[in-house]
Amino acid sequence: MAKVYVALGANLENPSAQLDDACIALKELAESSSFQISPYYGSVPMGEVVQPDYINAVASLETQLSPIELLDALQAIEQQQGRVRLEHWGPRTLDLDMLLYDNVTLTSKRLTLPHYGMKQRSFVLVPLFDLAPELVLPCGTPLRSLITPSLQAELQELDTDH
Ligand code: ROI
Repeated sequence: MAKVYVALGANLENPSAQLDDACIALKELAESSSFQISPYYGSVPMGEVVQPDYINAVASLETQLSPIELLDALQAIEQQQGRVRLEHWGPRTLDLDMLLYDNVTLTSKRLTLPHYGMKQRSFVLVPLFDLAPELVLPCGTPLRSLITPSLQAELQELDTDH
């Protein structure tokens, strides 16, 4: 059984409902009651493209799926939710990024683990820290050492009832 962390992001077509629906689908991939979801955060778009603000969160779950099987399942959920991505680094209805799969490090055409950009993204690090404050990344870096007040200040925690 593997413990995995998945980043959720959306900024089109009722983003918070997109995340709610994604949680329902992710729960079905999770063994027994292992699914957990962080608070939802509002975040300013990273990158040069002018686009609406994002809602971001991180989920954790235990799964029997292999990394590639999990990637297929995540992409199927994105497609089911009518993923629209008009341009690279542009807005999208739902983005599901595999951040960590146990302590696996892997570089292949379809998948890089840990997720290549996670250490630079407040909208990933802060919700991940909510779920797993004691986490140590596969490179040996404690997650705690990457969390700073200014990083936390980049995000706005939203009132949700999940
Ligand atoms: N910016 C934010 N704030 N949140 C995201 O989920 C996100 N996803 C992306 C890019 C376009 C890099 N910017 C983002 O893919």
